[in-house]
Amino acid sequence: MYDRFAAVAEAAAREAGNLIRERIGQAREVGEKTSKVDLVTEVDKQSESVIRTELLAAFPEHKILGEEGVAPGSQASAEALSKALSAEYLWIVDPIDGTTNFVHGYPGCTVSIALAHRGEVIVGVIYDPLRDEMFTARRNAGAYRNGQRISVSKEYDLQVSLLATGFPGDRGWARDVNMRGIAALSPLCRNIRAAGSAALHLAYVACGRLSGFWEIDLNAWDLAAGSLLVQEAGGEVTDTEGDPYTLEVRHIVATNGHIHDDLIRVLKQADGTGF
Ligand code: 2AM
Ligand code: CA
Repeated sequence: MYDRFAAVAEAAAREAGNLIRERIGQAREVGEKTSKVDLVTEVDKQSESVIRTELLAAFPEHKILGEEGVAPGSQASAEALSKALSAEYLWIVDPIDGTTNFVHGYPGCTVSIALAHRGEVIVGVIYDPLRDEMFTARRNAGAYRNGQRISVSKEYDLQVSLLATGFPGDRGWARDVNMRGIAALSPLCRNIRAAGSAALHLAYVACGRLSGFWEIDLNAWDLAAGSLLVQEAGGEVTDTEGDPYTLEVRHIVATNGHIHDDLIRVLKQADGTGF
């Protein structure tokens, strides 16, 4: 059954990805959500609608939590998630992760689709339409990129690690927390990237292009698929204090496992966990 879930998710992600590829850099912004930096375009909405249609055609009894079906802001997201968590099968959909990149024509936009069974993610798909890379994980069955098995990187030390983070949409407390983390980690690692898509960063941790990733104040749809990819690729995913990943986690650390404790220790020392 997991195979069928994954196949339907991949097909939906590909269809949504075609829209992204056709419209990147050209879509009309249809609004700002909470501020000038919280963007939504007509393509976010079209992409979500395509994905909903595909998923419900295959699994009419399943529930869907999609970013564009939820009111803007951290609190509304957390409330929508807690309401949805009672569903037996819940699809968690980000129709474009990296909308800011999408609006500016900067490569780094993905489609992220996860399926949770009683609150546990069992399938995760992240599709990068610009590089035509399909990342797929099924619980206890490994992680794949375009059909090839992937695994996390082998760095044991922060010193030789390539990390990634993201700049939170929230310009207040979350941005300050993030800046403290960057200031503390950047002298200790090889370098830090911020490509603008949390899902892409998680997929890159899973396939070993990044050693680790952390970010403050993300939503369930940014993280659900990628968290399973990293776990199934042999990595570790927790919140920024080291507690196990659940769908409710908003402050994330995902690594190859070897550098996990060091990364969290530095964030804690720098008051960069968000807690
Ligand atoms: P999104 O494109 O789906 O909004 C980048 O740091 C990550 O944070 C992305 O995964 C992005 O997802 C998410 N994010 C949420 N709100 C944001 C905002 N207002 N501005 C930029 N990124 C935001
Ligand atoms: Ca989005």
